[in-house]
Amino acid sequence: MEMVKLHNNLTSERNKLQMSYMNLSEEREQLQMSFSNLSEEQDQLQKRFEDITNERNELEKRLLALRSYGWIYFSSSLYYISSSKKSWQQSRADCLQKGADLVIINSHEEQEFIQTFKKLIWIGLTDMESEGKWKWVDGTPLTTSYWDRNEPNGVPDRDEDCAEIKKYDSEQSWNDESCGLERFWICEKLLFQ
Ligand code: MAN
Ligand code: CA
Repeated sequence: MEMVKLHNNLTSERNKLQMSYMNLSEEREQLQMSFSNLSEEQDQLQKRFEDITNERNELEKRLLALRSYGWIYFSSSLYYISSSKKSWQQSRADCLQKGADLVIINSHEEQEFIQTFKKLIWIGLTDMESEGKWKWVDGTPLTTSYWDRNEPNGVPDRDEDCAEIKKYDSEQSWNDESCGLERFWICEKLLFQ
């Protein structure tokens, strides 16, 4: 009788062990699977990291090259401040030829930044298409403006269709002026578009 009981106990013990062996095998297989997935993912991430590093180095080189040609970085744009004076149209042509355009001022910070050059500067704002309707060179209508007191005064007695920075010591620094007059100018190249 004792022998039979012992035998039964052992059999049941063996079954339990077999079951847990099967479970462990299954678990091991799953772990192996997820390990190889992770390895693959790690390889992909490594590759991506290398690509991004290369891209960053390439962009850094380009930025340095642009800087050596007189471009200044500010808040996601590059700016080129001229060292000679031209008419508004000629200034714009120079910017376009550089793959940029006359500066578009769309923040308070950018307005302050442009003031720091302390020069009479053409900006990318004109009402030459339709008198009194000021538009930026990208076609967007003027919303926030920084006109000097009593500006723009080009209507109706004067022909002043282009905007310049004039009173650069005050925040309200813009003046409308005759486009043919010669001024310094600032080109802007957006970095992310
Ligand atoms: C000059 C020009 C005008 C400007 C007045 C302001 O006449 O620059 O464009 O409006 O000065 O006094
Ligand atoms: Ca004016």
